[in-house]
Amino acid sequence: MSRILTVAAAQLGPVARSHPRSQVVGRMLSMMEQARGNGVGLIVFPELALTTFFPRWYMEDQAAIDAFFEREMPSNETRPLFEAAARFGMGFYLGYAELTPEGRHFNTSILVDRSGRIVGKYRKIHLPGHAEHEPWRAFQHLEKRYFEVGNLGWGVWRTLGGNFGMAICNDRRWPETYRVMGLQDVEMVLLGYNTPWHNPPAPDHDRLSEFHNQLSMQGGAYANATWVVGTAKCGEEEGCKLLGNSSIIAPTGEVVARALTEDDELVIARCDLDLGLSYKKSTFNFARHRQPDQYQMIVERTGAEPPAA
Ligand code: CDT
Repeated sequence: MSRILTVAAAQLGPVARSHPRSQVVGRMLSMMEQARGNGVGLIVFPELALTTFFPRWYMEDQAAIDAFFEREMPSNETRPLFEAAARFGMGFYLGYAELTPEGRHFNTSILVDRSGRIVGKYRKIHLPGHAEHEPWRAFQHLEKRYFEVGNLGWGVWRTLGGNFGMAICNDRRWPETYRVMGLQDVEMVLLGYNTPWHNPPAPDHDRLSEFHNQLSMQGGAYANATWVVGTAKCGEEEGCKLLGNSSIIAPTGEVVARALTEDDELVIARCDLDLGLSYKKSTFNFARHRQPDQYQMIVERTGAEPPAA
């Protein structure tokens, strides 16, 4: 049986605050149509794909905040995506803001199979930014205010003919993200992102935004012998410039395909899910070479502590 899966990173250009979900879903559906013509079996949408990236604003009115969240999935507005998945035989990854029946808020992604069924859910663990209003910033990054830390860990699901894992945006900068999935024999990590070019607490990093995006995804792919599909929401959104460069990265660490625009764009690659095998049997044969007894500090310590004087 073929282990080739044709995958699309469905990069989205900006979504304005005034754009209703129906409009964004319409853009996503036309990308699914276009992807179908290219034989795509899995399409990956960005983080918080259905709305503008609202953590850039400080808000106190809980109803105004909750308006950016989904209370059900699928909903009336998002059901057409699930119907298209079933009609086209195309799985998808979708990032959205989740409001649970218990009133909990998460930055979430789901994995939907070719029949239009949700087979996996992930809730973002590494929440960047801050929890209080910081007016000195050109824009806010209030993920720590609006979301709880995800409570599902990093799962890996056997679907679409392979082993698939999910992460969300800032997670991609942390090697632990990929390793937890690598230890579940992940073959493809799907992730969406909204990354402002400008980082207010460290503007000296701005010129390296693209480089750090590639570095973290390529490093994660190589060290875990997995495909990584990173999909941006990008362009100038409500006055804030967001990074593009959506990429499909092979288990070799090489970029196979990358976006050229900062707008709606499909990035497509034929991915051999067996490509990581030779790495998993040699350099990164975990069972043979890892030494977890020597890694205890990784789970026991959170912040760095300098050695004793
Ligand atoms: N959405 C998100 O997680 N964005 C963060 C911005 C952090 S600034 C370095 C990211 O890691 O891309």
